[in-house]
Formats: sequence, C-alpha cells, structure tokens
Amino acid sequence: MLRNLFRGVTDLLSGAREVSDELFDELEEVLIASDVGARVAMETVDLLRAAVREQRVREVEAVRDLLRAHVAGVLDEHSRPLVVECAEPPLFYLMVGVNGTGKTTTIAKLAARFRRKGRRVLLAAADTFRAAAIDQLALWADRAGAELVRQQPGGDPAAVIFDSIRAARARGVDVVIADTAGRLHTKHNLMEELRKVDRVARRELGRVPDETLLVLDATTGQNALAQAQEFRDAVGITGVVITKLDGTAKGGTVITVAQEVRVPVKLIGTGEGIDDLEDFDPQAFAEALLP
Ligand SMILES: Nc1nc2c(ncn2[C@@H]2O[C@H](COP(=O)(O)OP(=O)(O)OP(=O)(O)O)[C@@H](O)[C@H]2O)c(=O)[nH]1
Ligand SMILES: [Mg+2]
Repeated sequence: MLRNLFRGVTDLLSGAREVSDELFDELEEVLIASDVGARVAMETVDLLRAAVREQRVREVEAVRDLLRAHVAGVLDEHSRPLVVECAEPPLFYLMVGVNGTGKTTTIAKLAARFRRKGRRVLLAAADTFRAAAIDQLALWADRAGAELVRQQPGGDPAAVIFDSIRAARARGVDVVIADTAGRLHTKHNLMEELRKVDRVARRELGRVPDETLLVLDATTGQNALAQAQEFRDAVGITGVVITKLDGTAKGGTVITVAQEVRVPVKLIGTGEGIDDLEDFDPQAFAEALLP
C-alpha cells in the first residue's frame, strides 16, 4: 500500500557508490523535493554527516540505515496512540482541516472501524456549509452502520454538536465523530466558528474532546506545516491524520509535521475505500520510507 513514498531519496541512495560530501548535498535536495521542510532537511543531513564521521561509515547502505533510524526516532518522539476509550461516554472526536483533505472520508473509515468492534457510533453533520456535505456524511453513516445527527444546511455547526452529544447520551451511543466544514486556516471568521464548535463540545462533554484530529493531505506538501500550526493554535489539536499517502512520492510531510509541530501523527489514509485507514506506526513508516 505504501509504496515509493520517498522515491527520490531511495533512488539517490541506491544509485550512489560512495559516501561523499556531494552525496549529502544531494540528499538534502531530494529530502526537500520529497516535502521534508528545508530546516528539517538541513538538520537531518547535518546529523547524518556527524554520525558518519563519528562511526567512520563508508557504505552508502549504512547511511540509509542511519537515516531510517533517525526518521523513526523523530516520528516516535511525540507519538501517542489514538484515544479509543473514555470514562464518561460518549467518546468524542472532532475532525478539522482545510477543504478536501479527507475529513469526511476519514470519519467514515473510523466509524466503520468502531462498528466492527461493536461500538455504537453517531456522526455529527457539523459541516452545515453545503447540503451536499450533509448528504455525503449521511451516505457514509448508512454504509458504516452509524447514526446521524443533522440540521438544515446553513445552520449553526455548534448547535449540531450540542444536539449530537445530547442525543448520544440519551441513546447510549459510545462514540460521536463530528464532521466540520473544510476551512482555510487563514480565514479568521471560519477559525472563530471552529473555536465556538470546540467551546460548545467542551461545555457539553465537561472535558476537552477526546481527540481533535487535524486531517492533512500528504500531497499538499510544505503548506501542511502552516495548516498544522494555525489549527493547533486555534483549537489545540491532539493528533494528525495524514491522508492520500497512497500514490505520493512525497512522504516527507509526515516527518516535517512530526518534528516541527510536535503533535503526534495518529492515523494514515491509504486509499479512498472504507478500510483504507491505518494506525500510525513510526517504525513501520520509517521502513516504508526507506525500504
Ligand atoms: N487516494 C486517496 N484519496 C482519499 C483519501 N482520503 C480521502 N480521499 C479522497 O479525497 C477526496 C476528498 O475527500 P473528503 O473526505 O470529501 O474531504 P473533506 O476534507 O471532507 O472535504 P471538504 O468537506 O470539502 O472540506 C475524495 O475524493 C476522497 O475519496 C486517501 O487516503 N487516499
Ligand atoms: Mg467533508
């Protein structure tokens, strides 16, 4: 499923014959081309140079092993598993992100996963911006066997959240997953609306959401970092979902987000189907990047 995520890097390292200064310069370039942020790429290569000097490494293969271990360490540092239990149900997830990153699809995948474990799931259609968005969620709710709370298009998203939590308690639902409208992280009024959604959720739950997951599209590259910083500052995200990792050669976004935003990557999306969701495993991901 995860193939060629770091094609530029693996091509360089399998083509090179010797460990040289040029190799490190080229490595920095291909890391950046694979969407590792410039600063992270520079720091990574500096660390590698130092390790190679210290350990008197001569084989390109060993450089690749060092890089893989370093990446696994970076990804592991802030890693934390998805919260799937809570003392006072419903477990509550809020999904946020810019337009088209895969929020609604990821919700469907999560709902299906909880349903497979026999949990009762309710989806909150708090993307009230477009009628089609509500219908899309309703369709997924049907397919996944989840319940749905919706209001009229154009309604107040915070009111949908309020209704959803109340309905979940009344019906004995285990998990509520709230969809929100895609919004540009630079649009102040929309970020303000999201803060209100978050406030209402906290008030109704009597705690912060168990997960506020920022959904990032792996193919958007360096912009993912700016998105992560803005959403983190606005609503305090607990984890990141990186979607569309199938068929991209730019897996570097994952490293940049992990190192610069210091929020754990919790899930990865590997396709458009309802089963194409995996828990993020730092070691396995590092191996997929640098097989
Ligand atoms: N290849 C691939 N496509 C995905 C993945 N996740 C979502 N998509 C596709 O991305 C497109 C957008 O997905 P949505 O779930 O509607 O995205 P959204 O964030 O809810 O979009 P808005 O509600 O408009 O902000 C759809 O065509 C999905 O099938 C993934 O992991 N891999
Ligand atoms: Mg959506």
